[in-house]
Amino acid sequence: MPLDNYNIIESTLREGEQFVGANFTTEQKIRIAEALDDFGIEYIELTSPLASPKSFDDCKTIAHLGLKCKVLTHIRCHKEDAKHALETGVDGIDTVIGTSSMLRTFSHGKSIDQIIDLAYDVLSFIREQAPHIELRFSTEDSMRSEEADLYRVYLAVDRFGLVNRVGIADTVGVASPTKIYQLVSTLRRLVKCDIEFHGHNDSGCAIANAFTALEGGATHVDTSVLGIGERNGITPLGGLIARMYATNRELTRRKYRLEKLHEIDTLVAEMVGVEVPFNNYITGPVAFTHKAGIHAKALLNNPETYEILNPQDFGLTRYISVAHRLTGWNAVKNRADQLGLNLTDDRVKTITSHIKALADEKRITLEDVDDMLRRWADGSNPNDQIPMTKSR
Ligand code: HCA
Ligand code: CU
Repeated sequence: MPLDNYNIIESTLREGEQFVGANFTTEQKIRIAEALDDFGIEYIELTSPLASPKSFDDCKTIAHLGLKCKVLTHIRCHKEDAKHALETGVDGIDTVIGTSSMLRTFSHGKSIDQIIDLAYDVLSFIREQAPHIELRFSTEDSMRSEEADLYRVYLAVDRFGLVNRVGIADTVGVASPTKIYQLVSTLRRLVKCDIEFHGHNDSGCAIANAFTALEGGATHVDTSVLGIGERNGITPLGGLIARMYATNRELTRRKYRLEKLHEIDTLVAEMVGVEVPFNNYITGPVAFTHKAGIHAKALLNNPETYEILNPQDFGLTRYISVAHRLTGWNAVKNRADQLGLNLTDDRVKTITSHIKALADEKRITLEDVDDMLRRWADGSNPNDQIPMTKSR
């Protein structure tokens, strides 16, 4: 069952390097590779050694770091590329060639038959040179390729018996989850080898598509930290982790050191010059912030009422916002307790009404609420006066 036994191919150092803000130094690549390895990722994928002399050297360096995860590199389905990839000492090679009429016409100009012949040449060459290397063949722009062409190519490649897996790539982020499920589940019945999915996020389906690929029988899915990649990127690692945790909490906790995720997202965000998005999965600044009084009440009784992800599992803490008009007295009481203030429920209810009234007037802060609570607790504000606050 793939959902019980899936692999993440972390492509921050390949697809992620295609993000416009990414320009990793060797040291940065090593830090990312080590952080992902620590996290427990099964594979990392590195930029083609043909991209530049430095890319070749870095590939070699990372392949020899002695990481627990497997190190892959990514090449065009070309013998020359394969020769260079083999020289780097990686554990596996991901090959790719476009199969959509768009790419066949405007990129490499090959027919489906020629693609199949080329795949045989390149894959058998790699296998001869490195019998134990992990080998993948993928069709770029799979989701705009003719389905019949795709199946022909995948079946042929599977029958060569040379690859560990075939890859589906939603290169332009056009696919929907149902479409991915249909394709992967059909392919699952047709081929013996493993199946990988790589999906872009142009129309916002990258996580859902990776997930339905797994439901359909894919064994490997590609991610990058924060989803960075070409254009607006691919399935984000943290988003996929959130999805898998929501599906099987225990397995996800066993597989990965979840408390490392925040550090990884922050590290990569800093390196590529972006902020972690405010609403990012798990690590965004508001991911565990609760606001409405009705939520706060239930949450204080049992966090699972409004949380499918336990922040503690990710080394994070939840936050209940109290300084606004939607607040509730349970949340305010909880804040008073945090401040060590002794207030009766009736007093807290009155203070809550004041907070609401004040918040209707102006934007208030936690300090304003804390001030109010303290004044009421030490009796210095016995006449129900609303303290003066600075608006922001
Ligand atoms: C690329 C395209 C690719 C490849 C995916 C894959 C895509 O080389 O930039 O090898 O599975 O999205 O099609 O990233
Ligand atoms: Cu891609």
